[in-house]
Amino acid sequence: RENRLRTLFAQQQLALSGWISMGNSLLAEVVAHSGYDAVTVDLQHGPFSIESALPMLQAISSTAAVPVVRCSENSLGEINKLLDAGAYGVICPLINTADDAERFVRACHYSPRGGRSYGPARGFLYGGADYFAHANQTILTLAMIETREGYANAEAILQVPNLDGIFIGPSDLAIELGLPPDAYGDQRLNDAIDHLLALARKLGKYVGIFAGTMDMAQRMKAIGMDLVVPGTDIQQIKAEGARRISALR
Ligand code: 3PY
Ligand code: MG
Repeated sequence: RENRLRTLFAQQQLALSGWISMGNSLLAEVVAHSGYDAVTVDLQHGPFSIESALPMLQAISSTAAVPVVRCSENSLGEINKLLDAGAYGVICPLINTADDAERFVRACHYSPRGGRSYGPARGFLYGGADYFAHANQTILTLAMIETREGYANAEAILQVPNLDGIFIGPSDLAIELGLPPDAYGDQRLNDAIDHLLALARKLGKYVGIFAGTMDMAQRMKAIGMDLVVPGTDIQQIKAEGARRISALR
């Protein structure tokens, strides 16, 4: 089956992804039913492993939302298992160099593009009987830029063949700029984000970003990001709970 994120990106329409960091399949199902274009299962900061990611991917794929994962690290073994489990997009944290990005892209693609090993147990169930024929063109690869090194090497990273784009991690990037992780409005962070967006546009690649506040999410939409994540499951539950409590106090 097609990857709807690619369709939205090609049409220059904003795509929104939910973000699951609590390892629960019902939660993933609920979030996937709320109207997002994609739902991302976060194995980097979510306190769970691949066995828990599988039922979350199953739950997401009961809806039209594209199942995406953030892998815990740039690991062929983990990325292959997640793709075999039916992930249609991979966001890889802490990409610092073009070499890192090449290794990531190779883990996501079958030969001759890459070195993904064959065994798409659930890939077939989600993608269809023609999964193998289309997997390389369908699976979306986004390299996270969130360190000073990655930022400095962003142009080379963006030029890695078959990498679809970048995903900006504003909290880690803020820390690397000497700012607090929630310094979302800071000019230096905004300048860095603008620079990355301009580079990606110049090189014809996609850009996504995490946005922990609605103000940040609105700004990221306004500057033309392809993909915005408007907060994690935990952030949304806390914020909405606080909003309801203060309205009733
Ligand atoms: C960051 O902001 O560093 C992230 O990784 C967001 O997901
Ligand atoms: Mg990060």
